[in-house]
Amino acid sequence: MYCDKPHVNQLTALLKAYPIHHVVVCPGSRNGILVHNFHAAQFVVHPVTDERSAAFVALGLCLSTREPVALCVTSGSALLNTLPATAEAAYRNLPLLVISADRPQEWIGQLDGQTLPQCHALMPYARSFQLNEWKTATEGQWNNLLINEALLQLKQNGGQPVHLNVPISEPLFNFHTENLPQERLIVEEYCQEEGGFSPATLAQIQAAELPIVIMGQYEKGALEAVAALEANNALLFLPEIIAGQTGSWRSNILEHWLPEVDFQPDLVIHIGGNLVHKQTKLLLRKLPSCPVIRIEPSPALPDTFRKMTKVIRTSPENALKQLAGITGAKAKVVEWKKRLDLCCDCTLHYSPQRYSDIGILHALRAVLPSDCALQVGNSSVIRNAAHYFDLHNRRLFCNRGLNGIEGSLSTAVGYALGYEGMTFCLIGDLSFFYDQNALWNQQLPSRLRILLFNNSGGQIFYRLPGLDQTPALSPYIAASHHTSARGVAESYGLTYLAAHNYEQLGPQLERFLDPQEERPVLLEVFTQREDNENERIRIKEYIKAYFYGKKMEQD
Ligand SMILES: Cc1ncc(C[n+]2csc(CCOP(=O)(O)OP(=O)(O)O)c2C)c(N)n1
Repeated sequence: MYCDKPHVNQLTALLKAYPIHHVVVCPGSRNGILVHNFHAAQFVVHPVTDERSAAFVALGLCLSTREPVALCVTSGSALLNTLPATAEAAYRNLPLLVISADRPQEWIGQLDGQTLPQCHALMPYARSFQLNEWKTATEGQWNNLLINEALLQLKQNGGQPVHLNVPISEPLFNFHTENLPQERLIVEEYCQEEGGFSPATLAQIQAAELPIVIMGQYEKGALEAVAALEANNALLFLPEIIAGQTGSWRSNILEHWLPEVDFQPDLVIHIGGNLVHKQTKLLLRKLPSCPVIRIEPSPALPDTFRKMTKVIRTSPENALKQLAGITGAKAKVVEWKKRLDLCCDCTLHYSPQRYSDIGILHALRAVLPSDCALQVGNSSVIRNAAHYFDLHNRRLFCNRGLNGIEGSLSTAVGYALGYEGMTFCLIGDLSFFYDQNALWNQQLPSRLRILLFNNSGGQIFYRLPGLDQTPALSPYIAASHHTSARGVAESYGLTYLAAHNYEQLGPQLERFLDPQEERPVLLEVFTQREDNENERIRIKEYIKAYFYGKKMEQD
């Protein structure tokens, strides 16, 4: 029988699966249930009373067995005594895993015995992971990820010590659990630049019926590899608008269609940084069994879909190259590609009904030069842009790393300073006014164009179900205002243009796009919140209807 603490059983199961074989244990009550579990799970257990010595014994075991060894100590000063051996392990690149039991945080500093801040106590020699005594499944998944990350760290940098701090609250000693849980173990694969995936990974991809490649933010194109990947039809490629590849219409179409459709990939290869779209993320989190292989060049472990079972340490370019080498068309890939690609240009046939942010992007898309750069602001603008700007020759950027609105205009200015072509900054009003100081720059290039969507506040907040229930929405949450950028533009020496309707927009766009303008140009388009919201819902309906072959009546 195992103990009744789910997080302790989870840790035991993962140590077993990793696998750790040897555990050096020190006496104590708080760590007693950990020791009980290690004994019950038939680890090779070595008792040593003095923690300082025990840690060196574990270090010696690392040397003789050439594998990671765990050391389990109780709370308080017991942990501090492991520091000399941990430091030695750090300088010797030895994978020593120090597991400390901890008392509840609220007793720190309350004159309670053996209670001190334990997390990070072994820094800088060992990275610390603070586990949690989870109650919900989501917290349990997070704990699983933390343990996996700690275990993977043991082998990084040629081997290193790691500290796992395990809070254990009372009651401590109940042992009624028959089996250890089935826990997700994340395995790590190293793949040199230009190197290939392991045979196991290739076999896993080959065996899947609908393997998909989800690609988030990435700034470098990989056109050749992507072309081969597309031609092979062995994987369904779903890049996002900020992935720097062509084909982002697919993820945009899926985003609007997914809640209704039976899309069941059975393997995800996850490349790149942040995503804009939400539905795919939510769907993949919900799918009961769809393993995720994460391509990750850094030591990080982003488990975006909560299903990662493997991390491959290689660059996105190399991963795409390897994926491009996988041949053998799959029926489900071909079928889904066909369905999605039939709609690739559907938004271009869409006729916006109202003068709105989406309608203006529709108009801009038709006249924008293909060889310019786009710096797109966060919030509604990047989502609306996803309908219209698949890459072609353009470069598209967005500060999506943190999704902040504070620096989009400054980033566009910086980009324009270093780019010989035209830079178009598409930005919402709150993002613009927040960052207007970006225009206070003596070198502001005349190649810079700013399209400011002034919808009098944070439009995005009107999309959030339930938020319309509060009277605080308009004045405080969406920060409604009636400010215009005219004064700002003029005081910083920009050419200022404005459009309140389509009649005004046409000629203003013409001037806006003129590369001969001697000053940077700001075009402020004033739209109404209700029109924007109606158009957003309408284009969504249109995309869905297009899929089902029922072209929507457009007028
Ligand atoms: C620095 C920072 N502060 C606050 C937020 C929260 N936030 C997200 S979207 C948004 C509103 C953006 O409004 P706007 O730029 O006008 O775009 P719209 O949705 O109206 O097109 C805010 C305040 C954020 N992302 N970043």
